[in-house]
Amino acid sequence: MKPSTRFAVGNITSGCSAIVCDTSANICRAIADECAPPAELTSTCPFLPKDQDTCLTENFCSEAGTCVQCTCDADCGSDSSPSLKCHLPTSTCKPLDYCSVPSDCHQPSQSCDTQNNTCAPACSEATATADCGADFFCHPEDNVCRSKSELPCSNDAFYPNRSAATAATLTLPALNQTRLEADLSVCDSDSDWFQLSLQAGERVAITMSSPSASMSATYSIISPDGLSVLADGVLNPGASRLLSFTANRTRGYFLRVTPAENSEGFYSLSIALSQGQICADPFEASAHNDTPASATLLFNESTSTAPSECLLETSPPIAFIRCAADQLTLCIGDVDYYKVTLDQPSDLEFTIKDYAGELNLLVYGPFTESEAFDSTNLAGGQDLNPGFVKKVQLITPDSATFFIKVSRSLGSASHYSYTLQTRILPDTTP
Ligand SMILES: [Ca+2]
Ligand SMILES: [Ca+2]
Ligand SMILES: [Ca+2]
Repeated sequence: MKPSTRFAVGNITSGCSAIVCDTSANICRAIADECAPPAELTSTCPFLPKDQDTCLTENFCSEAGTCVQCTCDADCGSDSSPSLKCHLPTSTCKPLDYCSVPSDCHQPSQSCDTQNNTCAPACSEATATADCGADFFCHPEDNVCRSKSELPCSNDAFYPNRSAATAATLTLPALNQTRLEADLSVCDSDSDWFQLSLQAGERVAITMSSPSASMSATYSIISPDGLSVLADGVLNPGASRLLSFTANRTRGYFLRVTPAENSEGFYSLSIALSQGQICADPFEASAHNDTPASATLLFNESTSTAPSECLLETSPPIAFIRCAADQLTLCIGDVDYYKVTLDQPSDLEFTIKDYAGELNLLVYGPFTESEAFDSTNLAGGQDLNPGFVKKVQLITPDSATFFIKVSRSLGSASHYSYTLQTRILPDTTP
């Protein structure tokens, strides 16, 4: 469609061609022959009379002889608060924030988002983060903020932090503060690894967000061995869950961000640090029993010893040890190892109960006194069946040492009670 005439200040006839002043563009235009302009105007804005002549419905013939929808805003509705304006380059009625070029908008505070044909607050590439926030970038041509999900995936400033060994340091906020780590990305199925140092009792709450609606990932706090997941959060288009973790020990931890299969893109992490509750574990006050080497000696048959916090009853051939739930605690990120040494063929029964959630009980052995611990030497365990009593029964034909491990990978801290019963088997030697 040809440009419209907003209103004519006078027709000039020169030879065979007639021209008219287009005051919206301050240029003279030839009168077109699309339709016959009104012989005389009674009003220029709104344009009256609106002769339809050969024009389509809702269009009228302008002074320039072209079919138009409007020549000024008043042609687009007579409401006191109009929702439409006349877009002069096309002489059509459009929403008030419609634009096709920056000059359609209130400059310099606004510019035109040409993808959406909408006026939007203007931004500058130099101050993009302040102008647009973490999930948007300043489009270099439109000078408006657009979602980073439009950009191809590219590595962030921490790259290549793809493993525990190359983990980047994650800066934590001060206590009771929140900090945003923006402009992060995972591309090509990489995971991002970060290292964070927490004081005992500090609680970190991390929320992952992405400008890409389809982005899906799991983010987890990993123990210093780089293996055990202590807490995790999920970013998912359907259901997201934040990560919350309270450190029970002052030490370094890992944060790993793992995108779901085929998922990649930009993301940011909002990190809040607060004072959590230290998990009281009096049984480990003097020494941690987090590894086989530091296992608590639960029972030594030859010396008839058990921890002072536990009850030991011996009535040969039976020995019974019970550690009450107010003594034993499995804190978040905690693993409790116990050691039992027998010097005669016996049957044994290990039981844990009185706990909340789900605990795992695994028994390793038998080992000889001098033998090194081997996690593949599994004697029995109950780590798969949900239930509130976990029991493992064994018979050992000779003197032996067993390691018992109580653990959990997820959930909150829990007390638990422990019983061990051993019975020396009757001597069947002829
Ligand atoms: Ca990355
Ligand atoms: Ca413990
Ligand atoms: Ca422990």
